[in-house]
Amino acid sequence: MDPNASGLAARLAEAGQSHLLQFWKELSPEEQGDFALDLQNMDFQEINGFFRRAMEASGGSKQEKMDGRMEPVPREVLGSVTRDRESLKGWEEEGLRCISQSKVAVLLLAGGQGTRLGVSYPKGMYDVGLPSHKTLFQIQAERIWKLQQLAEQKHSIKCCLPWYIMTSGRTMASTKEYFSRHNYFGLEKNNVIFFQQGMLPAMDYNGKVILENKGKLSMAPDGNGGLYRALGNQGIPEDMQRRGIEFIHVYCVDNILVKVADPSFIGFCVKKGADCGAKVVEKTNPTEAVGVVCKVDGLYQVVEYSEITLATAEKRSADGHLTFNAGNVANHFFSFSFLRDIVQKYEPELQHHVAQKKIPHFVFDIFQFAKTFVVYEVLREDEFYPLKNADSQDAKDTPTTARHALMSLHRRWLLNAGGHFIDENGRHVPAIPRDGSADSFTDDGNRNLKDGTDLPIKCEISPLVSYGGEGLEELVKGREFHPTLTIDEHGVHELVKNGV
Ligand code: UD2
Repeated sequence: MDPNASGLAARLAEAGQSHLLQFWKELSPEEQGDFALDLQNMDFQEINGFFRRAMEASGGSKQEKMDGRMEPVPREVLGSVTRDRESLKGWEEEGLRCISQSKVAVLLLAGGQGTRLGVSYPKGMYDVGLPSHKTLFQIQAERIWKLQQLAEQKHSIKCCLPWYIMTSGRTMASTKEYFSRHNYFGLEKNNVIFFQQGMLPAMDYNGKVILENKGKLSMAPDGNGGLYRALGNQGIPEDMQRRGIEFIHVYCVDNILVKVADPSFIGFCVKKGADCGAKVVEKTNPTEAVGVVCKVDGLYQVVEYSEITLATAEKRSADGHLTFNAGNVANHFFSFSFLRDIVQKYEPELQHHVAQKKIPHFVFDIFQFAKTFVVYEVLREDEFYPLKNADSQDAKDTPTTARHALMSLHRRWLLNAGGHFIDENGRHVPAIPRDGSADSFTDDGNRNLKDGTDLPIKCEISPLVSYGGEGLEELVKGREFHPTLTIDEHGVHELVKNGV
């Protein structure tokens, strides 16, 4: 196999990627064969095009200009769980009705590599150390199961809430094996559909493709915006159509509090006639690593935390809130027809971004194509705590802080349902700790939970028992519990007599 004779060398030279053959002579004939095949299958002109457009879009002067073009989300497209309390019940009922009619699907982005968390397996398989040792995948699966059950009970009809899971070449086999080993956590195997996103070669900032070793390209998943290409390539819209899906909830695997297929969010979007919607929490610190939903040149968009200047991120309105405070929690709503149009018509028009590890476009880049776009604001402490980093002192978004966030939410559910916690001396633990520490927030919008000082009461409620805090009164009202408390499908358990 001679790269000159086969024309491969010429193709690479034309694309400015000749350096890929620099170690060719050191490879065995077998390695040469494999490498040549990889290179032949690569569309370098297309890849160079992605790179060019990404670099153009991320140019410094453009970013400055972007700041001037940004406007906050107007009130009329905004629904809020705190400001629109009177509408909440109606939205939730609408969402449950849609679920009961099997019109809703859930789409999970789980193709990331967990680089920051530092694990070699899919992030969804991570055990943050809850009393039950449930993983992110299991918590999400059980929430889907419970919601399906709630919808069936309310409408006396059998329904199905399919779960589409996007993995990457690196995570597909282990994800599938994990679900199969756990019997799909009680879900129907046919309703858990895996599909795989594409890979792109990693490039340096000069547009040169990087080698992983002498005869192998360094490949990475093509970003969470690779979703639309992957959906199209693998016939997912057709599968959704066959099943009669009309509404889709898209979310990221790393949020331990995620309300999968949240009926209130779905009901809100449906009642507003939206084709696209985004869930947000109030961003309170300018440098927090969340994108902000806003308008740019009159079109809705998420401006990523890496794409905004500090001056704009720090801007405040007269009431003291950040001007751009609609923090993206990576929970999106799409109508089926909108998603199908994106896959069929708009995907090629998308602009690519420069990210440190890849050059993708992002899942939310399609907001600009929506005809009716809405934004739904929820409470951070109820719905958003991402697992991003490995445990270490002062790190945030770690397994420890994620575990605390979930147990803190479950503790509040228990208190709301009329239960109480008592300490080792038999005294009621006050709902609001005297030092005000638990559930308070640090300046960067993170929960103020440091090991040792303000450990939350250990309380875990299985999603199989309660999806969002409902149905607990009969189990806990007027009762006193010693932590660690767990409530699961077998009953209420006090595991040890001393919570910490
Ligand atoms: C995401 C949002 C950001 C903010 C933050 C909140 C995007 C692009 N950015 O930032 O605005 O709301 O979350 O937590 O959504 N993934 C894939 N394939 C890939 C890469 C990622 O499926 O090639 C998945 C990954 O498994 C995860 C999600 O996308 O579920 C988020 O990925 P990330 O960690 O790259 O995004 P992050 O935290 O920078």
